[in-house]
Amino acid sequence: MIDETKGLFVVLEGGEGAGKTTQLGLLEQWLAQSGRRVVRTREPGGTEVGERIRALVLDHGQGEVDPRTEALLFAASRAAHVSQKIRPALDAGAVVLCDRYIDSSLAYQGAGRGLGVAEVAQINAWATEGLEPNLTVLLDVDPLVSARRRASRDGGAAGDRIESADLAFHTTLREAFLDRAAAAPGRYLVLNGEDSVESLHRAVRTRLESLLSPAGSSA
Ligand code: T5A
Repeated sequence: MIDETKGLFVVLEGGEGAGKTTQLGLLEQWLAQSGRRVVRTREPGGTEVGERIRALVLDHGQGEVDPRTEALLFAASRAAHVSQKIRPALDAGAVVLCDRYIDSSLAYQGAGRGLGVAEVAQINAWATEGLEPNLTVLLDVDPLVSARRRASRDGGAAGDRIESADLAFHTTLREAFLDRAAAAPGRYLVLNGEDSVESLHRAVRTRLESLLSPAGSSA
């Protein structure tokens, strides 16, 4: 099913603090140890222009960024990412591991910021010339749990008090991610992000092994 000469595009998605970075690190290590060519990358970012956009959109000081501007900036970062990094790596036969991709824009800008999932999907299909992941791993976590994880990782600065508006926003995001996965179950692996780090890694590995095995690919 997977053509080795065209690589494998794997995306990790989920809310903030869902455990994407943790799982990507373990996957990268495992794939490299098993002799695979691996390219690990992230969104927004991944290229020089993408990292500049990341700094602009995620650290914009006190001012609010208008939602359409934000959606276009994420899509612009993604266009550069796909054409300069992801497609060339896939063409060279690498496994590309990416922290967030189009589904993040559909959830955050489409659903969360109210721009509409279909509209945001359209600009992203154009930006990426239709490149879809072979597999998206969705780490599904209760927004309360992810808020607590973020607070404890950031030194407890936000304390245990989580604002209800924030919780409602993250619940909307969670539902949007789950809707995407339900619409194309064959291309998603939905996991309970509250399971242990080790058991999540095992589950992702098992799925990747089947995609990378001779029966599942030309490798
Ligand atoms: N964005 C992004 C958009 O709005 N639109 C877009 O199109 C795109 C691409 C990106 C921001 O940009 C937005 C979404 C985001 O707001 P980011 O810096 O990439 O921001 O941040 P996140 O993706 O949210 O990354 P985080 O680092 O916050 O979360 P991760 O990577 O999901 O989680 P991780 O691995 O760092 O883990 C968080 C904590 O939980 C622990 C870890 O040890 C860590 O302390 N943990 C677990 N604890 C218990 N059980 C487990 N299974 C655990 N796994 C990890």
